[in-house]
Amino acid sequence: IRFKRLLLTGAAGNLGKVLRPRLRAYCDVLRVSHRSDLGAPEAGEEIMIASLEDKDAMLGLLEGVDAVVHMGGVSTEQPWEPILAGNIVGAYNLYESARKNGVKRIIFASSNHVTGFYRQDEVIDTRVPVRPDGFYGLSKAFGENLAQLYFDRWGIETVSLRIGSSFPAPVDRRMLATWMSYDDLERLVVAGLTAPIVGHSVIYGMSDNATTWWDNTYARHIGYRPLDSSDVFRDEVEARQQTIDRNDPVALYQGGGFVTKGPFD
Ligand code: 15L
Repeated sequence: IRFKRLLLTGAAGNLGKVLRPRLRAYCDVLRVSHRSDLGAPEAGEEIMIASLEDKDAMLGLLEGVDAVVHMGGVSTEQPWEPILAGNIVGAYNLYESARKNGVKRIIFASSNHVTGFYRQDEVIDTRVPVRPDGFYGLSKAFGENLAQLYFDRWGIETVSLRIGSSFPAPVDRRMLATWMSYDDLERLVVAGLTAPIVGHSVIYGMSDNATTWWDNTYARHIGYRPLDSSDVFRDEVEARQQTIDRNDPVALYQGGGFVTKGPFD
């Protein structure tokens, strides 16, 4: 499948930067957006600066696009106000703009922090109750619920990606379980965009790691096959982090360091 026009939000963010050059292969025009400067457009791109909390700008941003890869918003635990603006108001503006413009498919960058308060000795699937590990995780749970509502009411399909840790390499023991390579990230996004019927589907974004806390059984229809694994980094990571403190919540819970972030005032 090749799209006429794909929209990538958060194009200057951590994963937006990774996806920007990769998504160009799947569409005639890649519309890239961020709230601030994005530099000059590359071949096959058009640039639109839009803030997620700006309703009018968002309406224009989604005009004429076939599908959206929504990487925009706050991506870490932060004070409530930026989370409210970027992830709650921003997600609402995105879905309202999709509805008004007739956009039918969204890939939503959710997060493993939606379920960050499950323990590292539990394996969970995508149907267990959410257990956010902070306001960031809570805002992503809101985004997933919003996606469900917009499918049930208006037939807008979403794949919510509960992304683990997508970095060049795993940097600690937790990431041996949560890591997803950039190539697997691309495979996951493309699978979400091209699967024929998704309704609202939830899938954990991870590579084919030996250690895992997440079971994607109920997302098999998406057809995502990870080809990388954190295992090639295991010796190096374990040598670097030789012990874990079993009483430290950071080692106990799936959300790792996020479970102790904040409060901020
Ligand atoms: C996230 O949701 C963050 O966006 C990312 O920066 C990582 O910290 C990741 O989770 C993680 O859990 O490692």
